[in-house]
Amino acid sequence: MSKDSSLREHLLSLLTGGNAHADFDRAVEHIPAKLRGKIPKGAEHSPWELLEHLRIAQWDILEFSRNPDHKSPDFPTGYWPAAPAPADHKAWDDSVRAFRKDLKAFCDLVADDSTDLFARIPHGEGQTILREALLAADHNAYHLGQFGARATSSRRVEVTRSLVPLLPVSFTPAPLPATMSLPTPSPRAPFPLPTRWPGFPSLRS
Ligand code: NI
Repeated sequence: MSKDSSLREHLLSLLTGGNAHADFDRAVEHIPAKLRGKIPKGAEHSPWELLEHLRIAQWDILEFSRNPDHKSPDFPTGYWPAAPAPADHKAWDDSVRAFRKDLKAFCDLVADDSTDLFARIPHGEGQTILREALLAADHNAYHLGQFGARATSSRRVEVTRSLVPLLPVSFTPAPLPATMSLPTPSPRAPFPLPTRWPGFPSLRS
């Protein structure tokens, strides 16, 4: 395999493989509709805000990479939705679909042999498709980490709740030995947010 195709494979794997892909699917499938617009305690953003931020940022990087006439949204407000909650189910589904469509388009661009990964983007300021693909993968992974963790924990709560009625009536947890004690729960720390948003347009130079 040539170095060029090997690099393309690594990029595709970063964009779609492993945790990033799984986290996105888990996040959008397992966050109950009633929680989509709710900002969890200790967090900065609702699932809808994260979903829309992921979609808008990825779309912006993709369009910048392939469209000389693309105009980026205002930073930073244009990269976030106006409200914490989606207007309706359709808005959520449309955003999910658009994110997946743009990700597919990004992968097609990277996989295309005629795309020079190292050439400067003609309408840019030194950026390359390689750099933009890495930026998109990095930004997606960062926010999917927030999103996926939330989806996983809300799913765990649901599963636990659904199992409770199945426990035998006589079930009682064994008492802890006197020498043991449960750890004191610590308040969940807020997600560490960067002092500068890690993408646009500052990192483009
Ligand atoms: Ni971001």
